[in-house]
Amino acid sequence: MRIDETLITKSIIRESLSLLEDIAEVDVVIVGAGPSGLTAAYFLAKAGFKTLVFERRLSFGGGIGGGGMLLPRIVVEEPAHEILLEMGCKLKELGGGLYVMDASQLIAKLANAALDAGARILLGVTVEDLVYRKEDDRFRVTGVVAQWTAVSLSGLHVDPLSFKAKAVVDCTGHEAEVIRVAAKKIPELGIKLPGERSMWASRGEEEVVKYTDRICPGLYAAGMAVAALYGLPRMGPIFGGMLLSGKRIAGVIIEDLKRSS
Ligand code: 48F
Repeated sequence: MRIDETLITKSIIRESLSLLEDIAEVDVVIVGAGPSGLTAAYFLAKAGFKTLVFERRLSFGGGIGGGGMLLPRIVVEEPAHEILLEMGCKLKELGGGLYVMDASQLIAKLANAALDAGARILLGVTVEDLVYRKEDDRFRVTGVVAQWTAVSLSGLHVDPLSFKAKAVVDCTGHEAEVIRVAAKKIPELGIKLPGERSMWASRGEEEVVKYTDRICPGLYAAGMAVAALYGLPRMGPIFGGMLLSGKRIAGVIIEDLKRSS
């Protein structure tokens, strides 16, 4: 077989530009491909919404890969384990509603489920700002401003590009990077962002799901970003709350988008 280098180059450029053009406007942008972001992407794409995930790193999974102190197992509790069974994960029952599973399997199965449902995941992209409008005295987030992570790290002055979305979800974890931008650039929203509290697994797991919701029109949060936003306890390497928070925000967005269409 003769491999034509020019064909490789041209195909990559053509296909990538066509992808970028297509994702310039989507239904939902999810920032961060950790457990909450991938779960939200799965449920949104499965419901038929054009869903795009931006991930700063060149790999997905966020905090899953680190397990608990680098030990390659994570714990999940009911009813979140049903999401994992639906995705084909192998779980070992511990009793008391708890299950243990392999961390790398969780990364692969979550990403695979989101991609198979039709979500797009763009790796190596950092969301650095929001696009918002003021309508009738209310602020509405209408998209994100993104840059290649490699360019961000280089310190070169290169203008980013914007991506329009009806819903933007902060799934950036402990740092709550998108909410942080909103707090700074739209002070009228009155966002405080106290940061997560010390570990209390059962309360943290329960509250992170309970507080998962819309922040303002067009802006949503799931996962540890919610804990940072409301000062909720951290929970450590138990992941049910992250999955249920991702599922819950998908439900909130689906309702909002159906109502507005
Ligand atoms: O941190 P991360 O896994 O967030 P999560 O979904 O889950 C938290 C748990 O992993 C764990 C825990 C609960 O058991 O305490 O920590 O809330 O994933 C966040 C992802 O967002 C990416 C980051 O690289 C990671 O993969 N990310 C962060 N900031 C940006 C970003 C950004 N500005 N643009 C793009 N991606």
